[in-house]
Amino acid sequence: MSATQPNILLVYTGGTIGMIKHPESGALKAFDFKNLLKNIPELKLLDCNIETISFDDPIDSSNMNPKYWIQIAEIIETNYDAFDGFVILHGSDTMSYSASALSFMFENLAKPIIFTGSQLPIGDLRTDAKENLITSIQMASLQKGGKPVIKEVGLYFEYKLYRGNRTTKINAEHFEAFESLNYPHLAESGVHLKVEYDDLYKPNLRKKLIVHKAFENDILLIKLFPGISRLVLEPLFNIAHVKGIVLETYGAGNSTTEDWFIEMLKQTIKRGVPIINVTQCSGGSVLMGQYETSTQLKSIGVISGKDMTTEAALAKLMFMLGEQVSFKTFKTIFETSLRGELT
Ligand code: ASN
Repeated sequence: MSATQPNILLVYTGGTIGMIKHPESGALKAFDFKNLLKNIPELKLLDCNIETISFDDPIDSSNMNPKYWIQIAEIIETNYDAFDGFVILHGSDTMSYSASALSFMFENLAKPIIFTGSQLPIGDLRTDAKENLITSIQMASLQKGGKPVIKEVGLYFEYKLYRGNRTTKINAEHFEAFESLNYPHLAESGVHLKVEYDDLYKPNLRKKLIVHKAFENDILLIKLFPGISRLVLEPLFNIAHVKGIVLETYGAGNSTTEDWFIEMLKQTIKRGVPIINVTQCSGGSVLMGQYETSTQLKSIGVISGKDMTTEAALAKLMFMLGEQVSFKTFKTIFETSLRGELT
């Protein structure tokens, strides 16, 4: 390793980027890391030292779960002092969930953790993998005065670096697969890398890194739709194991005002189960009380997800329940920005 160049750890978890086609069915399946590296000789030309670690069995990110989040976090934690930045190769399908989860896991993060992947495998002629991977490494290598420029969990895809917990996968076909509608992008790759310094997360650098590893996954995500059935919903809300619920409501956080629905939420909250209100819209914020169709939600103690994405709200709920935050303080903490996930 050269002493002056930044040291970057590349972690391969799976995803399309390293997949190959099954010869008979044609379905894409995760393949090994060596194959991936073989396809990018350009990595040797970068101004940084790269080391790599791969999951033993790389996965399609549709199989992602908190156990893998902890595996990724532990790889970073073990190597935190030896490296200046981390690039996580991950399938795009659940990348926003993982980037959100990792952002909550790493308190006082002072180095970049950049998630990236691709829509086409690295071996494909028209692949988007090379640019995504190479620029992610460059973003993770950016330094000022010998210190990393990016000190948060980012997601790099198709020429843009976003704050990870602000992103959503919006397209299964276009190379531009992600969007961050409620927060500006952090950097853009053109002829030069253009960093939006004012928008970067500024952690308190005097505080020590804490890695949180407990998640509660006995939670529910429920998307409202016109005609949603009482018969179906009530048993779900009454499952004894359910520890928290994310409700995807309409517009600025509105829902049906039918008595049974409000009563069901009220009783659930009374049992000590937090209910989070996030909007089904891709952009904008929940503002309970703006319409009559959300005033009751506010008065019974539904928690506002504000302008958080569903992915970030889910990860935050799993994280805060895992941390055993008391019901009394749950609402206040949930409605406060912990890692720049809400405005
Ligand atoms: N199914 C793939 C995954 O999420 C999709 C991709 O990476 N583009 O692992």
